[in-house]
Amino acid sequence: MKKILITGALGQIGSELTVKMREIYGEQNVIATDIRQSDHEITQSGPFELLDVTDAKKMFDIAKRYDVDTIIHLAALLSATAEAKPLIAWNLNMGGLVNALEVARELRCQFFTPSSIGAFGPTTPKDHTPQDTIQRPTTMYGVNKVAGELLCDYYYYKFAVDTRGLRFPGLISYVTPPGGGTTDYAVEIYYEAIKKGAYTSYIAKGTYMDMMYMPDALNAILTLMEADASKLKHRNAFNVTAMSVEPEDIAKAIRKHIPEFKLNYEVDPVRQRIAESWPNSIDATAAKEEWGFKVEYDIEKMTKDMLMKLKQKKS
Ligand code: AKB
Repeated sequence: MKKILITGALGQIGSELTVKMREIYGEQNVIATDIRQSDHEITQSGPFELLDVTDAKKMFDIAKRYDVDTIIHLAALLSATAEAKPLIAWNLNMGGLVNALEVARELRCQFFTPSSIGAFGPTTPKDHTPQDTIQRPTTMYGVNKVAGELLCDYYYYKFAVDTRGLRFPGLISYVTPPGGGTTDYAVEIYYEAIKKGAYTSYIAKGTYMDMMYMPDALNAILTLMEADASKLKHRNAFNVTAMSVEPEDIAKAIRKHIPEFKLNYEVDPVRQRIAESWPNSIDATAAKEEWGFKVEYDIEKMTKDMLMKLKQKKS
């Protein structure tokens, strides 16, 4: 049985991945860590440790004490926060990653960390962005993601660490809201549709970005981590996506369930500039061919489920 260490376990992906991995691999075999304490169920339902990922020694000590063989490194600042605090983002995103990779090297662990559509920039082909293409991002987050992809490749080639990764689009979920991202509007819109029947978008009409529903993102991580290594040509940073949407597409899908839903705009220039530097739609062919990536949710199915789950949460 695997013994897994998760960093950033209380974050948007971590809070759901920890629960899912504990179901599959056993509660005691998934060690959740985060920089903050909380009364979230994952701090009670299995091992939980406080960990600042810039503390290399503490990360190593925890991994060694629990004898882990897999590291899922999720702790990071998202794009908008990283743009507001670029040096903090560099130190946390790159410092945390290199610490986690070093632990993986020393303890011979399998390793996963997410990259992002943020690893692309304004000179990247905008539509059906290929797996291997120009990557000259203009954000600190993007710089971190490209450097992170390369660093994970390096640890594989140089030290034979079994590193794997996905370039995630905006992830949509009713469980834990994201914080500080550019794609967060696509989550907020559902919360506000239920609460107020209206949403004011900080992303302009007609701005397309890739999105994915969280259950598909979790399945993608689990499938990639179990995939036959000999079939992986792109070990790290596989393009994955479920849909390419702009705010009006989501509003249209919501109106099928809440006909009076209103979408207004008050564009935030910082996040709009970031969004415009990212692709409209990325091509996930390599992920499909190399390890069988597939999704279950399109915009209609996701919207129905999001609204139902958020209504249940409210009542
Ligand atoms: C963000 O908006 O920063 C993230 C991402 C696409 O990486 N959701």
